[in-house]
Amino acid sequence: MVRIMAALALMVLFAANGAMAQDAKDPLAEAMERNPARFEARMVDLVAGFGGPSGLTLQGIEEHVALERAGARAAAMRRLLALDLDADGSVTQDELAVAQRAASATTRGRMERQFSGADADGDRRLSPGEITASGQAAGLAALDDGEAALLRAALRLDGNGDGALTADEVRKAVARLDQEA
Ligand SMILES: [Ca+2]
Ligand SMILES: [Ca+2]
Repeated sequence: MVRIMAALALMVLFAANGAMAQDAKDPLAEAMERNPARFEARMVDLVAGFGGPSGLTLQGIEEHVALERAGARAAAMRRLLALDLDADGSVTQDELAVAQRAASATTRGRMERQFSGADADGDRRLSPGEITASGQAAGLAALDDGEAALLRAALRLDGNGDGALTADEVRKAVARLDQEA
């Protein structure tokens, strides 16, 4: 009886482990299975855009991540710095008001939202540090750490193991997925 109970307990334990392994699914496999066509298109574009002669390397992926983030960061900071009328690096409530008077009603609302979103300490003045931090946040929002990790993980699809991912290897990996399903 004791032995049967122990075996049962062990079975329950294994079942629980199995369920946990299912929950903690590999993000790469998940992204591929969720939308294989979109995954393939995105990776093939990335290989074409950032790959070298032998394909997309980790360096190419890092460059893509950095460029995406820099673009979003610069755009967010530019919007705020366009309000810095006296060019002292900070944006005051008065400067915001002048810019808002010249703007359309819709833009006025958006300016207020961007200003208060960046004003971390709520003193109604954007310091250079707050403007930079707001840019950083916009960069991370454009391509977050999870997505960056996913792109790096895609290097596992490098079939011939030469450290560079080709469009062909991406297509083959996605096709394998179809066969397994
Ligand atoms: Ca200023
Ligand atoms: Ca502030």
